[in-house]
Amino acid sequence: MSHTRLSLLTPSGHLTLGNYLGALRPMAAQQDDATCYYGISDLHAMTTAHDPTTLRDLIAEFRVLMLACGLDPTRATLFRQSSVPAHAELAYLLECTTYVGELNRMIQFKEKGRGRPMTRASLHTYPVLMASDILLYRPTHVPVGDDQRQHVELARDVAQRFNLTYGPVFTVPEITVPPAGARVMDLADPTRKMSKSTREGAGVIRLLDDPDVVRRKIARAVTDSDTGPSAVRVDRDAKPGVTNLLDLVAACTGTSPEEAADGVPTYGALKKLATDAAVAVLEPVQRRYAALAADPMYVEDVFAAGAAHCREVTAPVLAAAREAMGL
Ligand code: AQP
Repeated sequence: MSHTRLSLLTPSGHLTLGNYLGALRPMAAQQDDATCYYGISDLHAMTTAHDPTTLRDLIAEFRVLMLACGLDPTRATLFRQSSVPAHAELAYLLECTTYVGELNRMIQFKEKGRGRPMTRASLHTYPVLMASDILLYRPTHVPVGDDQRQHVELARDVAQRFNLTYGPVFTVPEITVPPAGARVMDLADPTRKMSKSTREGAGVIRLLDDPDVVRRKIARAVTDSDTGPSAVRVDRDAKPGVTNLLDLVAACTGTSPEEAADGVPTYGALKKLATDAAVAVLEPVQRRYAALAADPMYVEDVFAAGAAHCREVTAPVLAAAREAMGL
């Protein structure tokens, strides 16, 4: 039996080359291996101060970009989280099964919000909404990177407790380690991940950046002052900037970072290589984006049909949870 794969992207900023290489490209490649649900987690984008117009624009851009990146509505269900009310409704039921102490222990909450009176309550309860996102689709396995592991463990705890207390409603998913994917670091600070919500975008390549902008950002990428004959080499501790550029070339061209370094004489040559590799990856995405953006009704229809399918699939799970809880 085909397994279920669920991946959500949060519209907290413009999608980046990191999001593409680390998430969207593998998502596109796996569409035939599983029953795929690929969503825009717009509700998660409201856990910190947000501007409604910006959010609306980002959601619109995400919809088109997900298609432009190769997510295929004939093979995957594409949807927006807020178009499937079961996500928020089940989240409330699960909040009634979750303890405040558990939420207080979440590392992301401790780092981003604990102890600040103006922290949104939704940031505190965000892991419960994430548990709802997962449990509604009854996946048997959830591949998860380190930064989200604690949240998926909470989803498992909550599902187990619910099943014991109210009856066997949820599939408790196993946590699996995803194959090591590409990880792109910020060009201006290669010790931190390239992130879409980073405000100052000098080190962040956006999927819709013009080739000229890409060239400028990579030209300014942090390297080091090594001018030796083997300066262009992989050394994750001593040369994070150079290694990040090599990782980027490798991820874009399908080689290894060591192979990418082979025969590259200078940082100037490396930056030219990285620019060409990034532009070659972005060009087809941008071309498809332009074509799809000219057909907004198609995009609207894809996401409407996807949400309708999600509503259908999730309805029995939500109904079972409601009934088990006495509603
Ligand atoms: N720099 C990256 N390199 C490789 N993969 C990356 N991903 C994110 N950044 C990189 C992957 O993209 C997906 C996005 O998931 P998300 O929308 O839930 O947000 P995130 O993981 O927190 O990604 P960002 O871009 O860093 O967003 P913000 O700034 O909002 O926190 C995930 O699969 C992630 O692994």
